Amino acid sequence: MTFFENVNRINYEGPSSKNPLSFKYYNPKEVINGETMEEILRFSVAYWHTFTADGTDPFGVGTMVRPWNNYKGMDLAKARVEAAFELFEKLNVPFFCFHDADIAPEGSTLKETYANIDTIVSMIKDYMKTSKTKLLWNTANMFTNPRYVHGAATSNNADVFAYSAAKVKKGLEVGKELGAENYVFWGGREGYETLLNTDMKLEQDNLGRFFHMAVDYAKEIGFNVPFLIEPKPKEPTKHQYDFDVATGLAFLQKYNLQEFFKFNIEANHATLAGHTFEHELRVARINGMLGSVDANQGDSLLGWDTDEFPTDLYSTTLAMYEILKNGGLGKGGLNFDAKVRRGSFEPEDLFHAHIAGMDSFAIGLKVANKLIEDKVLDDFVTERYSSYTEGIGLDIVEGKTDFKKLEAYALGLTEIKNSSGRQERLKALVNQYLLETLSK
Ligand code: XUL
Ligand code: CO
Repeated sequence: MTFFENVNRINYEGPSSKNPLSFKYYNPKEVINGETMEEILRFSVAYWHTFTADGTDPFGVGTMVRPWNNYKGMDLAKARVEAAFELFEKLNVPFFCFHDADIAPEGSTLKETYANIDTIVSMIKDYMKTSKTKLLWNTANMFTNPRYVHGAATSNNADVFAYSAAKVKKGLEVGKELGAENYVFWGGREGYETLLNTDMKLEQDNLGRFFHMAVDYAKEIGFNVPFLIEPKPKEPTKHQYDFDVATGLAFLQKYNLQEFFKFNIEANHATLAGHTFEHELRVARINGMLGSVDANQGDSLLGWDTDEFPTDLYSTTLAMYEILKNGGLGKGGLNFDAKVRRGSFEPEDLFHAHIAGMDSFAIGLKVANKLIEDKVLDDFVTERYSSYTEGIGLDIVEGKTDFKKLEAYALGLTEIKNSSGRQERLKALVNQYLLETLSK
């Protein structure tokens, strides 16, 4: 069955194309620094936003017109798989991601839920035999069902902890079965609403125990992939324990989990935490912890997780700058954890949205690559810190000095001279590179 009959395979047609259903900048086979765009960008479709969600918001019911809407239950789940592989093929996208609950409905018992998952997983596996689209990561939804009202691994209720362990155990088995390249943990309800009823230490210790059990089980079944923590400061909890990369890193270090985990960084989560997207990428990168990216954007006028498709070229450029400086994403990818707006309810909008996101990151990649090639920022930064390459600065970084020696040096200073940080000049340079790339 065909679900998107009005859409053909999306091809690269170049910036002058007037065909809305074509890539203007994303040319999968174009080589940038020895690798193709497809290999560097590793785009992924998020199953939940594209096939499962229906546009429901707190004020109204779903608006999305989807050709699979007339199916119910397991038939609906199966229709979604068919639609998914049709979209993957037409978009020519190399990866997808899902939560267990996105692909199959929960049964009335855990056993029934497993059976539903097994049926859909074997269907997905069949499709994957002939499709080039692979699984970037899967994860367990431990936030929708009312049982997670007080959290999952951080719930006050040990039965919920056990149930969550069973879900993740199954998730790891599914990941292995489908050849997932990573496994994700987003702790949507792993946090608290009020300290008045919360034993924060026990909750965090339990989360540490939970992750260790996950690491052990993955080892036991030979599912040796990076585990990714996806930080988010809030929503749905008031305070989520994986607030941002720095907080997540401290947690991983405290519980001796650092070697098994990296971060899945989402742009809109970064801005909710009061950071820029590139800040979170930088913190992960300089600590060797950049695993994967949930590529989306928020709205600076709205204070919540709007999960928009990324179209801000300034942001995609600075994100790609960090990713290239990281030497790429390794096993990670750029997963569009993004949803079409409630008003963009036609099936075709799913294609327009992904094309916009893919083109925006392709532009970001080109601009960032040129900025790095021409050492535009590198040269400036090197010069800015040059005081640490000689004299007292070199002594500081080489550990050859102490407070007494520094005091003696400071007492001998007659004048301290700083130089300008040239922010505005640098921003203008980035603009110049952006416009140059776009005009080619
Ligand atoms: C929620 C979010 C999740 C994770 C996976 O804000 O980003 O969809 O990506 O659970
Ligand atoms: Co996400």
